Amino acid sequence: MQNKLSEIKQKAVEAIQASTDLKTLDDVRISILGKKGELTSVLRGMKDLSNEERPLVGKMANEVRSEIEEALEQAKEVIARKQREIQLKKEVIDITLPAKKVELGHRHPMSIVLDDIKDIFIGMGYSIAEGPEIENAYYNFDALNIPEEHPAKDEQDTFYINEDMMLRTATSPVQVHVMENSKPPIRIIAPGRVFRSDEVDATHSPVFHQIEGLVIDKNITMGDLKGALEVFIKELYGDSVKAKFRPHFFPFTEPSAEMDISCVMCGGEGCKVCKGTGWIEILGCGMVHPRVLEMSGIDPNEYSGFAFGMGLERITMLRYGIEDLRLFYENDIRFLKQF
Ligand code: 2NL
Repeated sequence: MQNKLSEIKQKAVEAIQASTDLKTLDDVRISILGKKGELTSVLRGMKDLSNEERPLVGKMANEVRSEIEEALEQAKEVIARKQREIQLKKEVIDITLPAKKVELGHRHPMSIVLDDIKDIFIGMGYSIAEGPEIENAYYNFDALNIPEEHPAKDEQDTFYINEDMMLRTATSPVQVHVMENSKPPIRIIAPGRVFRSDEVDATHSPVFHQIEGLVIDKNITMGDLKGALEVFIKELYGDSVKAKFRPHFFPFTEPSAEMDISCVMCGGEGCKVCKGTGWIEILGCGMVHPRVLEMSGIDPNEYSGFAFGMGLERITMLRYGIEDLRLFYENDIRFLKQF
């Protein structure tokens, strides 16, 4: 019996030391200490021993068991430590490797120019106004004194949603809402997306962007209009830019004008951009028509005002020398990166 116990111990220790993973180690434990394990069956046979032999063998069996248990415990720790080392080696990070390059996005050139324009007008005391992209005929046309037979009302030029509703063709309706809902003094610009049924080419798109402005107060004159727009254009394109006004016609302003600036590409010498004239048309403007004021509830005998409108695509093209407006809508990162 004693020999049998030494043999079991010997075998167990060898098997434990040979185990390289926790599963094998546990199988070893079960084969010796489990219900049907070798040591367990030896202990079961103890009842057949004589009274003298039993305590000796019992003592030895207990010693063997605790030695095996200790060996198991130690082996478990060794295996766990080894596995941790392997895991750590696998997870090692080489901090000397070059990092992945993070590609930053770029601001859209129109977004840059719009922010510049907003800043200029905010600096002159204007607020930013916004409004819906869908309007009815009253806000888009009638309140602006656009007559029934005006070609802009034609389905050929305007995206109608039904008989009365349409995608706004300008941001003027935003200003009509402001006139209806507030009392002068009014000083706002209304930037936004506008829609006209145009074919796409280098200078046209059915969806484009406009910035309109409106100032209404007592005693506002054409001199105020000229002053504000000249300051605006010099802040946007630089002090050396000259401005001139040509008479024009809009149904919503009287008198009306278009403002030209000295060519920002050639400085007025004459080039492709200004078609050799040295001047570029930049915006339309005028004194708000008394009927327009009256329709929106502002007394034209007490107040007067000026208004203007410009295309953001065109202003941005001139600022950066971009020749085709389709580039604005393609969002090619190679284009956007340049601004
Ligand atoms: C252009 C010309 C213009 C206006 C827009 C306006 C708005 C109200 C009343 C009177 Cl609520 N006028 N807007 C006035 C003159 C010209 O735009 O060529 N835009 C691209």
